[in-house]
Amino acid sequence: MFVNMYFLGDLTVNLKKIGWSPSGAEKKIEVDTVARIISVHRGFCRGITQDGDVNVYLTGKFQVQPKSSANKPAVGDFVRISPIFIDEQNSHAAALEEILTRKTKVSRIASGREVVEQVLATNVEFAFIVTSANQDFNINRLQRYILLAKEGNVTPVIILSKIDLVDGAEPFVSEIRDHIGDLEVIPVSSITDVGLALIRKKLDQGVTSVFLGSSGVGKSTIVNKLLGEKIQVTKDIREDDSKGRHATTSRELFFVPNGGMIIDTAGLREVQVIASKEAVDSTFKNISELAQTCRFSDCAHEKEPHCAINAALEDGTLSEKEYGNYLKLLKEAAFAEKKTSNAKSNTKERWKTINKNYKARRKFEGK
Ligand SMILES: Nc1nc2c(ncn2[C@@H]2O[C@H](COP(=O)(O)OP(=O)(O)O)[C@@H](O)[C@H]2O)c(=O)[nH]1
Ligand SMILES: [Mg+2]
Ligand SMILES: [Zn+2]
Repeated sequence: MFVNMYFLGDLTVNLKKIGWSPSGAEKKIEVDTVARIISVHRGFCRGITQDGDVNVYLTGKFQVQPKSSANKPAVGDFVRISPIFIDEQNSHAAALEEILTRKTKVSRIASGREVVEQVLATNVEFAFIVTSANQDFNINRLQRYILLAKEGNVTPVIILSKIDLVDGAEPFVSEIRDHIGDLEVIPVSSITDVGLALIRKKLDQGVTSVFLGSSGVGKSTIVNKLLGEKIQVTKDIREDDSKGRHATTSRELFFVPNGGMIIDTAGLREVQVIASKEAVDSTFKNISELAQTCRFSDCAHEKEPHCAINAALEDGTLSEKEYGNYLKLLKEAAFAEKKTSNAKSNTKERWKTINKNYKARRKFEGK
């Protein structure tokens, strides 16, 4: 059964509660045809309307298999649905008519050889990027998640989890500040409840946030805490598959009592980004600050005289590892941008330069 649903019993869901605030042409859409997608399953989705939950079926036109999931409904989507009918499971049901324009989205490049966009969540205000204050802590992985958020116009907030396991959150917070820059960081422990109130404060009614981060960092535990005792999500987001076994569903939207909505996601093994150079630069504080002091404003940090990046690499103030991560991310981002519909006209030139820089650096590193 669908764990998300039972609390809706006596709760009249109105559209504002699910985050629907139409503007422009959207105002003409009949409100009783609007639903929000809360989970995606094979062949159908679960949705919520102002009257309650509904199975949303994907008919023929949505079954053509586009490579990218960008044209398929994703958790968080507002959609237009057909009139309600009763399906074979005796549930309220409707057919999907249209996915309404996404205000924001978080997507990555799906793992695999081809460059395929995978939409993780849409129409969210905040991305809570969870990293635990232990071995999992990894600046480069954080930078990748931040990029996913920024590229989709979502505000990233770092949740430093499990701080009960360390003496203080300070060293982690300052490492984030030093390498990434000024971002909101909320130290949290689900054991002592430190920080949970700060997260809750961001979840006003109508506001949606998505939890991102590796598996095991404590996302679902925080989600459970925010939902309160009455609504317990299983630790692994699960659903019963057709054979009655447990199969994991990787993303699901929940309602916070007296608050907004949160989308829990399963950990991603790979976080391949789609991002612009500007976005990549903005997540590498050291490098973007140094680059501003290069003699030439278009310095490619190769053989130009008075290159601050090269000087910093030489005197060790910038580590080869960090610069390597930066170039790798730039290359990856530009490649993805070129291959997906996000491509902008100047990408080709940018890609050329980046590829050249990357090769030069690899040569430099003797790889
Ligand atoms: N010490 C400590 N352990 C935690 C905390 N939050 C979660 N855990 C544990 O970390 C493990 C993974 O938690 P889970 O919420 O399933 O992680 P998820 O994969 O990110 O959803 C579980 O064993 C939790 O009990 C915390 O704040 N402190
Ligand atoms: Mg989880
Ligand atoms: Zn330079």
